[in-house]
Amino acid sequence: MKILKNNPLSLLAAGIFCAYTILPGTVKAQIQGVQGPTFSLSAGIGYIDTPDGGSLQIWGYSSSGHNNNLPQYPGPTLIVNQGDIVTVNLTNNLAENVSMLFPGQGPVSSSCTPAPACDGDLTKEAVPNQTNGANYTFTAGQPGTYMYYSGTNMQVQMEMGLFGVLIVRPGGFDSNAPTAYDDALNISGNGLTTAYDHEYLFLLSEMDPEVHYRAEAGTLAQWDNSTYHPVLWFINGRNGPDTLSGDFLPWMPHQPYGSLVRTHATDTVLTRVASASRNMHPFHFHGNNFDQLARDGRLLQSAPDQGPDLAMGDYTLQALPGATYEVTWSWTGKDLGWDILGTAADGASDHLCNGNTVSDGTALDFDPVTHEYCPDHNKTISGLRNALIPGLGLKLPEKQDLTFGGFYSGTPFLGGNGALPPGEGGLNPTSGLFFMWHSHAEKELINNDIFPGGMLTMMVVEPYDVLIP
Ligand SMILES: [Cu+2]
Repeated sequence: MKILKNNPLSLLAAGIFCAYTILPGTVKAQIQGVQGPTFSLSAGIGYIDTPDGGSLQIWGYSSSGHNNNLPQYPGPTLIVNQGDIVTVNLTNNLAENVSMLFPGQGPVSSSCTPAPACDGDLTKEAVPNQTNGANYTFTAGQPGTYMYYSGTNMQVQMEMGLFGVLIVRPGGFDSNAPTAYDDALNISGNGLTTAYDHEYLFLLSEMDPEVHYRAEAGTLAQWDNSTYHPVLWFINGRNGPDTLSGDFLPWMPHQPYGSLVRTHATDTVLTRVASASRNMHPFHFHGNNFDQLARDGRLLQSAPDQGPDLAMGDYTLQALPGATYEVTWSWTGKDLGWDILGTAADGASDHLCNGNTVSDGTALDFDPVTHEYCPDHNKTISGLRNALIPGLGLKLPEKQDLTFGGFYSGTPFLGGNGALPPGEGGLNPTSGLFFMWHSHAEKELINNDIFPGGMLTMMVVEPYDVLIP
């Protein structure tokens, strides 16, 4: 079992095999998680922090050797390969029976001890204080994003935090050229692909603090489920702005996963979205529309003559309870009408947009090094300032109107040189372009009535020479 990020073996392997080809911008973000196919999980008590100053008891799964063995909200992200025979051994440190369901996988064979106390209604259960009280085995089916959660007293146990995500990677998965699905099997040769550069997970959930107060006070038996009233909304177990902080931080020991998303212009971002909520969340991916490739671990995209192509682009993802989605998103700066990458100031002579063509003789769309959109080359905001954009009749804003503070460098983006507004003393060449990604249900952008917070995070389009992660 290993933590994927910063794994010394994979870093070594990357160094051996890719020493000649890795450019700074080609490092790929991968989801944090535990690599299978065998998992040793426990269910136990933890406490989460909320940005409104609160602390709430949770019941979470923990994984041996991951996140300091602590119960976490949400549970550990389990990562397996298609065809793996997956085994999960569950220990119970809680005061009531717990279990696990794996929707989308099957058949799942399970065993438990001691019977009949461990014979649950939906699946085998681990009784309190029973090491390896329940065991589950299944063959990982089709690639995709799935959830797992408790199948015991679910209206309480899922609210308390006994859920997580299972990711099934396609056969032949190559972390240096990753795809979400098996493109060679499904859509090869038709111009369609599920390839991506950076991968992120958004597991959405919500909380009614009363349930958690009652769990701590031992009065859950008196809770009326019909009074459920959530006031906290989470991405990967954190409320905004804690979503923007890094992974595995000591001040949030039971909430190890952040959700700050980072990319470069022209890179492809795969976001896996799953909802452990009771409510639908209309989720916005600002900056561009996304392409929804798959739903519930089933590819929607289809090549001609291989069934209807149900993939679609949209701006709002309707994230339904219990559903999972894979969407890709990219940002290029194309068609803005000016060079937002600010590369023109570096001198045109070494610029690959100049005079280079692709194989069919047409001009380059994007500079392969700077990722600038070539038709906008040399259209600096400085040059266009105070001018009317032909045909649009728009007047570009003054530099001083575009931003505050010292990060401004002559374009509002990515580090070109230019005159600073009055009073500014320096350049920050590593500034990025920020887009908010958030639930558009405005009541979900709060932490217990305090705005802003809740189900929000940021997408950062970084300069191309900034490493991700
Ligand atoms: Cu929005």
